[in-house]
Amino acid sequence: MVSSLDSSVGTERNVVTEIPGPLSRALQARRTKVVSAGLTIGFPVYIDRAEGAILVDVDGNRFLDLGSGIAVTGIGHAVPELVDAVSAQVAKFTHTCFMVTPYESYVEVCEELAALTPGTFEKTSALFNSGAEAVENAVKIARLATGRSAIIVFEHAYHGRTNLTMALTAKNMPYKDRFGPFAPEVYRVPMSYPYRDGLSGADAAARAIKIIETDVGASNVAAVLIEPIQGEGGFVVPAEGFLPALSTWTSEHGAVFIADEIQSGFGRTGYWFAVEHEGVVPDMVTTAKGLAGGMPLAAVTGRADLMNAVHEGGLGGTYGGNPVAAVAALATIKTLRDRNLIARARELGATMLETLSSLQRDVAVIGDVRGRGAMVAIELIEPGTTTPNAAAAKAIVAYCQQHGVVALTAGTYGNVIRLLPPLVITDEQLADGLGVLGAAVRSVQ
Ligand code: PLZ
Repeated sequence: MVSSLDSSVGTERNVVTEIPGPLSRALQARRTKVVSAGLTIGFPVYIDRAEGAILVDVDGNRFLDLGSGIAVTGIGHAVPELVDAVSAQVAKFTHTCFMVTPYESYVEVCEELAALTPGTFEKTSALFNSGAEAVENAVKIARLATGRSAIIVFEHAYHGRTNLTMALTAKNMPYKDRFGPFAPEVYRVPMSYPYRDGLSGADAAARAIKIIETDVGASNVAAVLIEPIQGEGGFVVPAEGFLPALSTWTSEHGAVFIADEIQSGFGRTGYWFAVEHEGVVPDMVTTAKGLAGGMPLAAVTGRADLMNAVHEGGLGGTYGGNPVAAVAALATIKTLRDRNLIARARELGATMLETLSSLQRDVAVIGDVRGRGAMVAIELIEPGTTTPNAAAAKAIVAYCQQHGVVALTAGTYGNVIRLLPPLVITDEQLADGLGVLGAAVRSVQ
């Protein structure tokens, strides 16, 4: 057993040096020489270990993690179930390549995905390494299965950084600028963004569908690809009815409805998948991030008739469904179940929404508070307007960092602060983190 980790990590944030501390600064200097300048520097404290909702840096500072490494460590850091499963698997074998000689854990992950994703029809899956790779494969499969090429995506969407997924992603800076040319046959339509468009779900769907029908042609559409709650785009929760209307239109026109649940899935929003809030049953679902608790694993799961339309050898990759990542996914799923963490996501969400809504009433800089389950955000605006206030978001996150709290920004306009706490965060830790966030917001008033 290797799960008896040094419990000195503790449960409270504690800043003991200036931030970043001297050892982090030294590492940052080394980094600058050898790591490409193309990678963002979100918060240059170098992490040494982590447990539950606490990150400890090389200088001994303890940070409360409200980002889960962008919605990945939903079950928390260094969870014994995952540590044990991964350690045991590493000792048995780390790789064979599933396409060369298979192993049981890959099959078991696909069995779980078939059972957990919405829909009672027969489903199969293919496993990959990253979210972008999963989305890219979902598009490949949808095109092959329908014999059509057009892919419909939405304003504010984020689907990855590879060439095809850059084309699917909306925002130019920093994701796309000067990286083109981009893949063709990708069409972008307006999203439902209740805070900014004021439309009902039905009206927003009608607006999108009208553009699809006039600009693309229904019979050319291979797939409608959508994040049920947009992640990088700013935790945009579409108005009720938007997703069901699009899903209905898509099936009526013989296209594939793909839910990109890479950020919103795996228990984060209080259901296994965010589409379940409105009873939508996608034809295909992409997962990654929270699926394997930090080990790189992604999946496309979908209707067997679509997934199995692909010729043998048409899907694959050296590492996809790696055995260490596969057992990590099985341990993650078991932990979510055993610790009742999906119900916990709803509790966390209720607390966050209530606390942040009451903060909103006190300050003029918060335009909107929104989210589902433990996927909650505040949108910052210039007081008295709806003009995005990215400077406020930046200042608030910087204040949080200085006070030992890791929070992330998001949004097309960079003016959203998103909260994605590990689902194992305690009530005390969450209250503490929200207290720091509240002080940060008041400090920019
Ligand atoms: N689809 C909905 O949220 C990844 C991006 C971080 P990968 N989001 C975090 C960054 O700046 O690169 C994401 C997502 C949705 C696809 C992806 C892509 O997943 O595992 O990062 O490739």
